Amino acid sequence: MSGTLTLNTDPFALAKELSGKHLINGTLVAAVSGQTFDVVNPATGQVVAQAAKGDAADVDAAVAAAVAAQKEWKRRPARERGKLVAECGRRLTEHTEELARLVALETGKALRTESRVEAGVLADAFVFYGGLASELKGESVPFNPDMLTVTVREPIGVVGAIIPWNVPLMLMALKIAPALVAGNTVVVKSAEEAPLTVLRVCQILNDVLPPGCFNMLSGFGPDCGAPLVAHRNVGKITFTGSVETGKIVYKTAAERLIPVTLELGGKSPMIVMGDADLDRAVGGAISGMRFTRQGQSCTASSRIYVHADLHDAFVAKLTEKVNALKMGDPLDEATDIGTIISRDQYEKVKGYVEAGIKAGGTANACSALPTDPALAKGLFLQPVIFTDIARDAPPAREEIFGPVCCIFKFTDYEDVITEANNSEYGLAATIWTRDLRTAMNAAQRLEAGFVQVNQNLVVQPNLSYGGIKASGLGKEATLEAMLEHFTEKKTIIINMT
Ligand code: TXE
Repeated sequence: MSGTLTLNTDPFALAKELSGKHLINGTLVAAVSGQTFDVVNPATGQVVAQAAKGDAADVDAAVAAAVAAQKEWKRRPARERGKLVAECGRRLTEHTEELARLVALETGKALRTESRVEAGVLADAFVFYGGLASELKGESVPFNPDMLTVTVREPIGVVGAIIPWNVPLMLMALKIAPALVAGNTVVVKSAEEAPLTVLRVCQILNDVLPPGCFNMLSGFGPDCGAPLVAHRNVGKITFTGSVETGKIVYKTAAERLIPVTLELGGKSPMIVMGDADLDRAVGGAISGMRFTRQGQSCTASSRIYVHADLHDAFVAKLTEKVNALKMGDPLDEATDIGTIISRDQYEKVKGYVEAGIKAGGTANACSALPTDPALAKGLFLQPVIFTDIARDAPPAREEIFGPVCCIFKFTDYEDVITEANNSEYGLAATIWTRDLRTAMNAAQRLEAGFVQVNQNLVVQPNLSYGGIKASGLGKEATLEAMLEHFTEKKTIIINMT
């Protein structure tokens, strides 16, 4: 074990240890106001820690630290920055189990099926971006033989990164690692529901990076997120969250004409053609819907169109498979499905189920709720598979962010493509078929940031990730995202006459 931090795989003890702090300029500090808020274990309803409640004063302190640190950080050779960021990845790998357990505790995502996977992607993204430092290159332009013309890539300055609670580790990594390698410094604002693991990651990075390169604030959106977006010394905002908040962020950023990347919601279609492999398609619906994450995923395949030839068999098999998933304590290795994140989300999801039933849909609730009395106050919700539901019913059109999918029967290919595209969102889409022509045709016509054939989402730092239409602006992951979203391109012309 390298670094000064001791591994702590007891998430309850670690949560207490991290209580009530931001990380600013390399130091754990309380909020300027001294205020805190509760961090709740969604599996039991118990308060497991306090988080520092940040506001504009904390934003000022964190941005000031980032501005000061950037002066030195941007002057380091890019490969040196890359080496340090890759070293962060190595340290994060050592802490994978600890981070997985902590994120399972505060978000309710099952350790085995979700949280470990996420903690692995986090470390991987730092290693990946660390290795791309020498790609921060410009071009030479054949503009005039007497003028040497080149472009260079320069860092923007201070990046404000605002992240949600559903996959906080993966999303912070895809924002922070490329920003740092490109020579920016960062202030990250965690989601109010999941501040602890993000803080722990910052502590780990802090063991490697110079103080101030990386600062972390917890707090509520309007109190802490809004002043970060509005801060005059923040040069770029990268945000993942709801469409509504994304619009607010975009408007505020527009006031100062600073660039933003927005990764927003989705209502992703899955099309199962009559010639699809039934078992694979059902497996794809389970992982695509993210039932194991209680459907709390922006890419969730929540609109499933199944050809009439397969429809009944598909519904029966999907119901059987979801029923076999074990819901329970997120930290238990036997658990497949954890909890909903918060009481608000829980009520929101239930509201959609009620609206779907009211609109005439048949709601089939699967997978038994846990019977352990210790979990009686947990936010467990049975996954719901809707059939015979109108295409315009609220659960069929709006992002639910919960374990609810709608299955529609179709016969006509043209009709199903039109219907799949009939959404304000455009994040992800999948098609399941054995016919190559159908696959190619659909891949070109489906309106989404990424389309997959006979498989569902794989998030990797080398695969471009992001949506079109209301699902967002700009893409994350890949070298291209680092260059386009975390650097400014400068043209230099040297007259040699
Ligand atoms: O999102 P918010 P919430 C969707 C999903 C979910 C809904 C609400 O449908 O049901 O959004 O979730 C910060 N200025 N997604 O309330 O409000 C906030 O503190 C600056 C999809 O969690 O968008 C948090 O850190 N920041 C999504 C982050 O924004 C503000 C993931 C997200 O919160 C702010 C999460 C403000 N005025 C929810 N107000 C996805 N794309 O995966 C809030 N925030």
